[in-house]
Amino acid sequence: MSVEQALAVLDANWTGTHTLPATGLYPHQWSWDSGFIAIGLRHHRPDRARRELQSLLDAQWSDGRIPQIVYDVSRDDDYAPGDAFWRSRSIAGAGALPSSGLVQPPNHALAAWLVHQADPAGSDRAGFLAAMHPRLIAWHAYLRERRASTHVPGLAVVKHPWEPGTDNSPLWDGALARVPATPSTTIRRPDLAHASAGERPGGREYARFYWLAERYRDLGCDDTAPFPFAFACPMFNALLASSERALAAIAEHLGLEPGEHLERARAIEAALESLWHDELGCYVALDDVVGTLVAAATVNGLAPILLGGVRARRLASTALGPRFLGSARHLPSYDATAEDFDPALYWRGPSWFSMSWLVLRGAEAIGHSALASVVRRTFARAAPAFPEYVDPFTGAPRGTRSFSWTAALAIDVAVAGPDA
Ligand code: 2M8
Repeated sequence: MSVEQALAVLDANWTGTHTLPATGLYPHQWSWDSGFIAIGLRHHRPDRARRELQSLLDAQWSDGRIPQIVYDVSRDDDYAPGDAFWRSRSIAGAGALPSSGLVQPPNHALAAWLVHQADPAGSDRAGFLAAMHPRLIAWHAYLRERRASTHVPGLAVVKHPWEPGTDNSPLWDGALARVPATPSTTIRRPDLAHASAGERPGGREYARFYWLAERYRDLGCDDTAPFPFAFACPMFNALLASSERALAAIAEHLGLEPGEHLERARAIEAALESLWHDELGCYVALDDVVGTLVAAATVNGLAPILLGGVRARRLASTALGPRFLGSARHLPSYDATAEDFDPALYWRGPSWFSMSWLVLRGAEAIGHSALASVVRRTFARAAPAFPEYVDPFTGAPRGTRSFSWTAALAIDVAVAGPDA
């Protein structure tokens, strides 16, 4: 993997204020993409890493939410749903920039702390952490207060399959079956010009995605109203816990009290235990509308290894076992032994660099060199295409190419030591 090639991808996708996930398929700013991108940018472009996160937080809503997408209205025809769908300017409390009303996984405080650590002097000179801190506090408060799980206190819920970022994961299948496939919006699929239909969610899923998004938009994105889709996702909550730990480090750096953040991180970690599935050897998702667990092994359920907690060694064995790396060369997003596993279809089988990065970080945190070395091999194969995802068996590129978080995280793995 050549760092120069990866930097060239990030330079080409840079707009002047943020980095596009990919210039064709994803022509706007995406929330957790910016987090991962900043983590890679910090090593060679620390100014830009800070700018990446600041520009995202400029779109924060008054209730603290950081939106899933910040739209470039000049490219509204190139991706759907766009600004014309959300019309966020007409929603009370929406941020100053046109955006989606949904959210994405909270990797931002973790990213901010890692960005700071790569260039502490530059960060302090720019007042980076001092500016980020209150906004990150408000973001976590939004998730804690407005997105609290009904069934497991301490966990936050997602209200749309776009929110955990793993859109068509089998975790949501059962709940989506309860959602009407009758949106009133005419669905456009500009994404299919950039990735083949067999590698993107299908029409039936899109109809339900739209129906749910319309419902949320028409409620004014108000979280006090009952909503027909709500999940506690183990990956989303593991990132929240990890980001609470990062907020503790940020608070300490700013001379503030870190204790409440550490306490919150511990509370989320303890609450995650309700999602543990011993037979599968991983965490699963909780359908918070009906109060039941979805017994499917996905990379979302391995992600809490990131926290290096009591289950981390068991998660490492599962990751190396038959459902994942025991049968595939690159970490699959879904149980490779499942009947409906598909090595090409988006979040239903392919291997994603973001998830491999989370698992690698966990493997390194617990000193599991066997798992770490297998996952590191995936990053060595990222160049020169820097694909969005790969076939977990062959490593063949899938989805769009020159994908920013692939390039950014490949840099991070190439440059950063285990504790960076
Ligand atoms: C994918 O999600 C978008 C909707 O947000 C899409 O399917 O069009 C997911 O992979 C998500 O995790 C990612 O943030 C986004 C942009 O890369 O693309």
